[in-house]
Amino acid sequence: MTKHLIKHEISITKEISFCRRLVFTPKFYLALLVSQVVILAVFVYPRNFQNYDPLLVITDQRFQEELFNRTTENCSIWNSTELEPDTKCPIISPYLVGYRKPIISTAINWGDTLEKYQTVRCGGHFRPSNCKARQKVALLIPFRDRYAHLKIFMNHIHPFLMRQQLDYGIYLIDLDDKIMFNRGLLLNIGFLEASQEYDYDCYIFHDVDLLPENDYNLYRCSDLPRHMSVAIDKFNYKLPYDAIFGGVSAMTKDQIYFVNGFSNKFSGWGGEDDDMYNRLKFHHMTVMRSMEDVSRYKMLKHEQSAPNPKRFNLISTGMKRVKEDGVKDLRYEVLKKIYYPLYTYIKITI
Ligand code: BGN
Repeated sequence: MTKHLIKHEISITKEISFCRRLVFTPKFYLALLVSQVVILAVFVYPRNFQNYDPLLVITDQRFQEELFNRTTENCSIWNSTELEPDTKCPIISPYLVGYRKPIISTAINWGDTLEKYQTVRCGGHFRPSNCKARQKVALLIPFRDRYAHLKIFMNHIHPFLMRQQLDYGIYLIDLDDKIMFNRGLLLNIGFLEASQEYDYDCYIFHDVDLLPENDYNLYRCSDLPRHMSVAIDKFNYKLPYDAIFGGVSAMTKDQIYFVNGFSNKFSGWGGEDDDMYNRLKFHHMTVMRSMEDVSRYKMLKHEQSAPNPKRFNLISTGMKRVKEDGVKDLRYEVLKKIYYPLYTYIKITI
Protein backbone atom coordinates (compact mmCIF):
# COMPACT_ATOMS: atom_id res chain seq x y z
CA MET A 1 0.00 0.00 0.00
CA THR A 2 2.77 2.50 1.07
CA LYS A 3 4.80 1.44 -1.96
CA HIS A 4 1.87 2.17 -4.19
CA LEU A 5 1.40 5.64 -2.62
CA ILE A 6 5.07 6.53 -3.03
CA LYS A 7 4.93 5.48 -6.69
CA HIS A 8 1.89 7.64 -7.19
CA GLU A 9 3.57 10.65 -5.53
CA ILE A 10 6.63 10.28 -7.70
CA SER A 11 4.50 10.24 -10.82
CA ILE A 12 2.65 13.43 -9.71
CA THR A 13 5.97 15.19 -8.98
CA LYS A 14 7.19 14.16 -12.43
CA GLU A 15 4.05 15.55 -14.06
CA ILE A 16 4.38 18.86 -12.17
CA SER A 17 7.99 19.29 -13.17
CA PHE A 18 7.09 18.42 -16.79
CA CYS A 19 4.39 21.10 -16.70
CA ARG A 20 6.78 23.64 -15.20
CA ARG A 21 9.31 22.94 -17.90
CA LEU A 22 6.62 23.28 -20.58
CA VAL A 23 5.18 26.55 -19.20
CA PHE A 24 8.51 28.31 -19.15
CA THR A 25 9.59 27.32 -22.65
CA PRO A 26 9.30 29.70 -25.65
CA LYS A 27 7.39 26.93 -27.46
CA PHE A 28 4.60 27.19 -24.92
CA TYR A 29 4.22 30.95 -25.47
CA LEU A 30 4.31 30.48 -29.22
CA ALA A 31 1.54 27.88 -28.99
CA LEU A 32 -0.48 30.25 -26.78
CA LEU A 33 -0.12 33.05 -29.30
CA VAL A 34 -1.11 30.81 -32.22
CA SER A 35 -4.19 29.56 -30.39
CA GLN A 36 -5.29 33.14 -29.61
CA VAL A 37 -4.94 34.08 -33.26
CA VAL A 38 -6.98 31.01 -34.27
CA ILE A 39 -9.73 31.90 -31.76
CA LEU A 40 -9.87 35.48 -33.03
CA ALA A 41 -9.94 34.36 -36.66
CA VAL A 42 -12.60 31.71 -36.19
CA PHE A 43 -14.97 33.34 -33.71
CA VAL A 44 -14.49 37.09 -33.38
CA TYR A 45 -13.61 38.32 -36.87
CA PRO A 46 -16.53 36.70 -38.77
CA ARG A 47 -18.98 38.20 -36.26
CA ASN A 48 -17.71 41.70 -36.85
CA PHE A 49 -17.61 41.04 -40.53
CA GLN A 50 -21.30 40.15 -40.53
CA ASN A 51 -22.03 43.46 -38.86
CA TYR A 52 -20.32 45.31 -41.62
CA ASP A 53 -22.78 46.68 -44.13
CA PRO A 54 -21.27 46.20 -47.61
CA LEU A 55 -23.73 48.57 -49.26
CA LEU A 56 -22.24 51.51 -47.50
CA VAL A 57 -19.00 51.27 -49.41
CA ILE A 58 -20.76 51.83 -52.73
CA THR A 59 -20.72 55.54 -53.38
CA ASP A 60 -23.97 57.30 -52.77
CA GLN A 61 -23.65 59.07 -56.11
CA ARG A 62 -24.56 55.88 -58.00
CA PHE A 63 -27.82 55.53 -56.09
CA GLN A 64 -28.66 59.14 -56.67
CA GLU A 65 -28.20 58.77 -60.41
CA GLU A 66 -30.33 55.64 -60.56
CA LEU A 67 -32.98 57.49 -58.63
CA PHE A 68 -32.96 60.87 -60.21
CA ASN A 69 -33.60 59.45 -63.66
CA ARG A 70 -37.00 58.26 -62.57
CA THR A 71 -39.25 61.08 -61.61
CA THR A 72 -42.86 61.89 -62.36
CA GLU A 73 -43.83 65.43 -63.26
CA ASN A 74 -47.56 65.38 -62.77
CA CYS A 75 -48.25 63.25 -59.81
CA SER A 76 -51.55 63.44 -57.99
CA ILE A 77 -52.73 61.76 -54.83
CA TRP A 78 -56.13 60.15 -54.62
CA ASN A 79 -58.94 62.52 -55.43
CA SER A 80 -62.67 62.44 -54.95
CA THR A 81 -63.37 61.16 -58.46
CA GLU A 82 -61.47 57.95 -57.78
CA LEU A 83 -63.94 55.68 -56.10
CA GLU A 84 -62.88 53.91 -52.95
CA PRO A 85 -64.71 50.79 -51.68
CA ASP A 86 -67.31 51.48 -48.97
CA THR A 87 -66.44 48.46 -46.86
CA LYS A 88 -63.89 49.18 -44.18
CA CYS A 89 -60.80 46.97 -44.10
CA PRO A 90 -60.76 44.48 -41.20
CA ILE A 91 -59.12 45.70 -37.96
CA ILE A 92 -56.43 43.06 -38.37
CA SER A 93 -55.41 42.61 -41.97
CA PRO A 94 -55.60 39.03 -43.31
CA TYR A 95 -52.29 39.57 -45.11
CA LEU A 96 -50.12 39.85 -42.00
CA VAL A 97 -47.31 37.31 -41.79
CA GLY A 98 -45.76 38.15 -38.40
CA TYR A 99 -41.98 38.05 -38.06
CA ARG A 100 -40.05 38.25 -41.31
CA LYS A 101 -36.30 38.78 -41.42
CA PRO A 102 -35.53 42.03 -43.26
CA ILE A 103 -33.57 41.57 -46.48
CA ILE A 104 -30.34 43.52 -46.34
CA SER A 105 -28.74 42.70 -49.64
CA THR A 106 -26.44 44.31 -52.15
CA ALA A 107 -28.35 42.52 -54.89
CA ILE A 108 -31.41 44.76 -54.70
CA ASN A 109 -31.60 47.22 -57.56
CA TRP A 110 -34.11 50.00 -58.08
CA GLY A 111 -35.38 48.45 -61.33
CA ASP A 112 -36.44 45.23 -59.57
CA THR A 113 -37.89 47.15 -56.65
CA LEU A 114 -39.99 49.34 -58.93
CA GLU A 115 -41.14 46.32 -60.91
CA LYS A 116 -42.31 44.63 -57.71
CA TYR A 117 -44.21 47.62 -56.37
CA GLN A 118 -46.12 48.77 -59.39
CA THR A 119 -49.24 49.24 -57.30
CA VAL A 120 -47.50 52.12 -55.52
CA ARG A 121 -48.56 55.42 -56.99
CA CYS A 122 -45.96 58.10 -57.81
CA GLY A 123 -44.79 59.98 -54.74
CA GLY A 124 -44.94 56.73 -52.73
CA HIS A 125 -48.70 56.47 -52.19
CA PHE A 126 -50.74 53.33 -51.83
CA ARG A 127 -54.18 52.29 -50.67
CA PRO A 128 -55.90 48.90 -50.76
CA SER A 129 -58.14 48.33 -53.75
CA ASN A 130 -60.64 45.97 -52.10
CA CYS A 131 -61.51 47.89 -48.89
CA LYS A 132 -61.39 51.32 -47.29
CA ALA A 133 -58.29 51.70 -45.11
CA ARG A 134 -58.95 52.48 -41.44
CA GLN A 135 -56.26 55.15 -41.26
CA LYS A 136 -54.49 57.45 -43.66
CA VAL A 137 -50.85 57.41 -42.63
CA ALA A 138 -47.93 59.66 -43.63
CA LEU A 139 -44.48 58.21 -43.05
CA LEU A 140 -42.05 61.08 -42.47
CA ILE A 141 -38.37 60.31 -42.90
CA PRO A 142 -35.75 62.94 -41.99
CA PHE A 143 -32.96 62.36 -44.47
CA ARG A 144 -29.36 63.21 -45.26
CA ASP A 145 -27.26 61.34 -47.79
CA ARG A 146 -28.06 57.79 -46.73
CA TYR A 147 -28.99 56.47 -50.17
CA ALA A 148 -27.75 52.97 -49.48
CA HIS A 149 -30.07 52.72 -46.49
CA LEU A 150 -32.91 54.30 -48.39
CA LYS A 151 -32.88 51.58 -50.99
CA ILE A 152 -33.05 48.77 -48.44
CA PHE A 153 -35.68 50.66 -46.48
CA MET A 154 -37.98 51.21 -49.47
CA ASN A 155 -37.72 47.60 -50.52
CA HIS A 156 -38.76 46.56 -47.02
CA ILE A 157 -41.35 49.14 -45.99
CA HIS A 158 -43.69 49.17 -48.99
CA PRO A 159 -44.73 45.50 -48.81
CA PHE A 160 -44.83 45.83 -45.00
CA LEU A 161 -47.32 48.72 -45.11
CA MET A 162 -49.32 47.16 -47.95
CA ARG A 163 -49.83 44.02 -45.87
CA GLN A 164 -51.31 46.23 -43.13
CA GLN A 165 -53.90 47.55 -45.63
CA LEU A 166 -53.09 51.18 -44.99
CA ASP A 167 -53.75 54.24 -47.10
CA TYR A 168 -50.25 55.68 -46.89
CA GLY A 169 -47.72 58.11 -48.34
CA ILE A 170 -43.95 58.24 -47.79
CA TYR A 171 -42.11 61.55 -47.48
CA LEU A 172 -38.36 62.09 -47.38
CA ILE A 173 -37.44 65.46 -45.96
CA ASP A 174 -33.96 66.74 -46.65
CA LEU A 175 -32.31 69.92 -45.43
CA ASP A 176 -30.18 72.39 -47.36
CA ASP A 177 -26.64 70.90 -47.29
CA LYS A 178 -25.24 74.11 -45.80
CA ILE A 179 -27.36 73.68 -42.68
CA MET A 180 -26.56 71.14 -39.97
CA PHE A 181 -28.91 68.13 -39.81
CA ASN A 182 -31.90 68.82 -37.57
CA ARG A 183 -34.30 65.91 -37.10
CA GLY A 184 -36.99 67.82 -35.20
CA LEU A 185 -37.11 70.63 -37.75
CA LEU A 186 -37.34 68.17 -40.66
CA LEU A 187 -40.15 66.24 -39.00
CA ASN A 188 -42.10 69.43 -38.30
CA ILE A 189 -41.76 70.53 -41.92
CA GLY A 190 -42.58 67.03 -43.20
CA PHE A 191 -45.74 67.13 -41.11
CA LEU A 192 -46.80 70.52 -42.52
CA GLU A 193 -46.03 69.54 -46.11
CA ALA A 194 -47.75 66.15 -45.94
CA SER A 195 -50.84 67.58 -44.26
CA GLN A 196 -51.19 70.13 -47.06
CA GLU A 197 -51.25 67.31 -49.60
CA TYR A 198 -53.72 64.89 -48.08
CA ASP A 199 -55.98 64.53 -45.09
CA TYR A 200 -53.76 62.15 -43.11
CA ASP A 201 -55.01 60.76 -39.77
CA CYS A 202 -51.63 59.70 -38.52
CA TYR A 203 -48.00 60.81 -38.86
CA ILE A 204 -45.18 58.37 -38.28
CA PHE A 205 -41.73 59.79 -37.57
CA HIS A 206 -39.36 57.20 -38.97
CA ASP A 207 -35.55 56.92 -39.12
CA VAL A 208 -34.35 55.48 -42.43
CA ASP A 209 -32.00 53.00 -40.73
CA LEU A 210 -34.74 51.11 -38.85
CA LEU A 211 -36.48 48.12 -40.40
CA PRO A 212 -39.56 46.73 -38.60
CA GLU A 213 -39.32 42.95 -38.29
CA ASN A 214 -42.92 42.03 -37.48
CA ASP A 215 -45.96 43.33 -39.36
CA TYR A 216 -48.20 42.92 -36.30
CA ASN A 217 -46.46 46.13 -35.26
CA LEU A 218 -49.31 48.16 -36.75
CA TYR A 219 -48.36 51.48 -38.28
CA ARG A 220 -51.31 53.47 -37.01
CA CYS A 221 -52.07 56.12 -34.41
CA SER A 222 -53.91 55.85 -31.12
CA ASP A 223 -55.62 58.12 -28.62
CA LEU A 224 -52.17 58.65 -27.12
CA PRO A 225 -48.80 59.24 -28.83
CA ARG A 226 -47.03 55.97 -29.59
CA HIS A 227 -43.38 55.06 -29.34
CA MET A 228 -42.96 52.16 -31.74
CA SER A 229 -39.28 51.19 -31.91
CA VAL A 230 -39.36 49.51 -28.52
CA ALA A 231 -36.92 46.67 -29.19
CA ILE A 232 -33.98 47.41 -31.51
CA ASP A 233 -31.27 44.82 -32.21
CA LYS A 234 -28.56 47.42 -31.49
CA PHE A 235 -29.90 47.67 -27.92
CA ASN A 236 -30.25 43.88 -27.61
CA TYR A 237 -33.98 44.19 -28.25
CA LYS A 238 -34.47 46.02 -24.95
CA LEU A 239 -35.78 49.52 -24.30
CA PRO A 240 -32.65 51.60 -23.48
CA TYR A 241 -34.56 53.91 -21.10
CA ASP A 242 -38.20 54.57 -20.21
CA ALA A 243 -38.44 58.09 -21.61
CA ILE A 244 -37.10 57.25 -25.08
CA PHE A 245 -39.24 58.55 -27.96
CA GLY A 246 -36.72 58.34 -30.83
CA GLY A 247 -36.38 55.96 -33.78
CA VAL A 248 -39.99 55.38 -34.79
CA SER A 249 -42.99 57.08 -33.17
CA ALA A 250 -46.53 58.00 -34.20
CA MET A 251 -48.81 60.95 -33.45
CA THR A 252 -52.09 62.27 -34.83
CA LYS A 253 -52.44 65.78 -36.21
CA ASP A 254 -54.24 66.92 -33.02
CA GLN A 255 -51.56 65.46 -30.77
CA ILE A 256 -48.83 67.20 -32.81
CA TYR A 257 -50.56 70.58 -32.69
CA PHE A 258 -51.37 70.16 -29.01
CA VAL A 259 -47.67 70.01 -28.07
CA ASN A 260 -46.54 72.34 -30.90
CA GLY A 261 -44.59 69.53 -32.63
CA PHE A 262 -40.86 69.09 -32.11
CA SER A 263 -38.43 71.78 -31.07
CA ASN A 264 -36.56 73.25 -34.07
CA LYS A 265 -33.46 74.00 -32.04
CA PHE A 266 -31.74 70.61 -31.87
CA SER A 267 -29.06 70.76 -34.59
CA GLY A 268 -26.82 67.70 -34.87
CA TRP A 269 -27.44 64.36 -33.18
CA GLY A 270 -29.58 63.67 -30.12
CA GLY A 271 -32.04 65.12 -27.69
CA GLU A 272 -34.94 66.27 -29.91
CA ASP A 273 -36.87 63.09 -29.09
CA ASP A 274 -36.24 63.51 -25.34
CA ASP A 275 -37.50 67.08 -25.65
CA MET A 276 -40.64 65.75 -27.38
CA TYR A 277 -41.13 63.31 -24.51
CA ASN A 278 -40.93 66.26 -22.11
CA ARG A 279 -43.48 68.14 -24.21
CA LEU A 280 -45.87 65.19 -23.96
CA LYS A 281 -45.38 64.97 -20.21
CA PHE A 282 -45.77 68.75 -19.88
CA HIS A 283 -49.16 68.40 -21.62
CA HIS A 284 -50.15 65.47 -19.37
CA MET A 285 -49.91 62.84 -22.07
CA THR A 286 -48.50 59.39 -21.55
CA VAL A 287 -46.76 57.38 -24.25
CA MET A 288 -48.11 54.07 -25.50
CA ARG A 289 -45.87 51.16 -26.39
CA SER A 290 -46.63 47.74 -27.87
CA MET A 291 -45.10 44.51 -26.71
CA GLU A 292 -41.36 44.01 -27.06
CA ASP A 293 -41.66 40.84 -29.11
CA VAL A 294 -43.75 42.61 -31.76
CA SER A 295 -42.16 46.07 -31.82
CA ARG A 296 -38.82 44.72 -33.00
CA TYR A 297 -36.47 46.52 -35.39
CA LYS A 298 -33.25 45.83 -37.20
CA MET A 299 -30.93 48.82 -37.34
CA LEU A 300 -28.75 49.30 -40.45
CA LYS A 301 -25.13 49.96 -39.61
CA HIS A 302 -23.66 53.40 -39.99
CA GLU A 303 -21.12 55.65 -38.41
CA GLN A 304 -22.33 57.40 -35.30
CA SER A 305 -23.03 61.09 -36.03
CA ALA A 306 -21.41 63.69 -33.79
CA PRO A 307 -23.65 64.37 -30.77
CA ASN A 308 -24.78 67.93 -30.25
CA PRO A 309 -22.94 69.23 -27.15
CA LYS A 310 -25.71 71.78 -26.52
CA ARG A 311 -28.45 69.15 -26.23
CA PHE A 312 -28.32 68.85 -22.42
CA ASN A 313 -28.84 72.57 -21.97
CA LEU A 314 -31.55 72.66 -24.64
CA ILE A 315 -33.41 69.84 -22.91
CA SER A 316 -33.24 71.43 -19.48
CA THR A 317 -34.61 74.76 -20.76
CA GLY A 318 -36.97 73.19 -23.31
CA MET A 319 -40.30 73.68 -21.56
CA LYS A 320 -39.81 77.45 -21.43
CA ARG A 321 -39.92 77.48 -25.24
CA VAL A 322 -42.79 75.07 -25.94
CA LYS A 323 -45.16 77.81 -27.11
CA GLU A 324 -42.89 79.59 -29.58
CA ASP A 325 -40.49 76.84 -30.69
CA GLY A 326 -42.30 74.22 -32.75
CA VAL A 327 -44.58 73.53 -35.64
CA LYS A 328 -46.70 76.67 -35.34
CA ASP A 329 -45.29 79.79 -37.04
CA LEU A 330 -42.45 77.79 -38.59
CA ARG A 331 -40.86 79.61 -41.55
CA TYR A 332 -39.07 77.67 -44.26
CA GLU A 333 -38.71 77.47 -48.00
CA VAL A 334 -39.15 74.42 -50.20
CA LEU A 335 -36.13 74.17 -52.51
CA LYS A 336 -37.20 71.02 -54.33
CA LYS A 337 -40.19 68.74 -54.35
CA ILE A 338 -39.81 65.65 -56.48
CA TYR A 339 -42.26 62.81 -56.89
CA TYR A 340 -40.22 59.66 -57.16
CA PRO A 341 -42.02 56.40 -57.83
CA LEU A 342 -41.66 55.14 -54.27
CA TYR A 343 -41.59 58.37 -52.21
CA THR A 344 -41.93 62.13 -52.28
CA TYR A 345 -38.66 63.99 -51.80
CA ILE A 346 -38.78 67.47 -50.28
CA LYS A 347 -35.66 69.57 -49.85
CA ILE A 348 -36.04 72.62 -47.67
CA THR A 349 -34.11 75.55 -46.28
CA ILE A 350 -34.77 77.97 -43.43
C1 BGN B 1 -30.17 59.20 -26.28
C2 BGN B 1 -30.39 60.47 -27.08
C3 BGN B 1 -31.63 60.32 -27.93
C4 BGN B 1 -31.51 59.07 -28.79
C5 BGN B 1 -31.24 57.86 -27.90
C6 BGN B 1 -31.08 56.57 -28.68
C7 BGN B 1 -29.58 62.45 -25.84
C8 BGN B 1 -29.91 63.51 -24.81
C9 BGN B 1 -29.13 63.27 -23.57
C10 BGN B 1 -29.68 64.02 -22.38
N1 BGN B 1 -30.56 61.59 -26.14
O1 BGN B 1 -29.01 59.31 -25.53
O2 BGN B 1 -31.78 61.46 -28.73
O3 BGN B 1 -32.71 58.85 -29.51
O4 BGN B 1 -30.06 58.09 -27.15
O5 BGN B 1 -30.02 56.61 -29.57
O6 BGN B 1 -28.47 62.39 -26.33
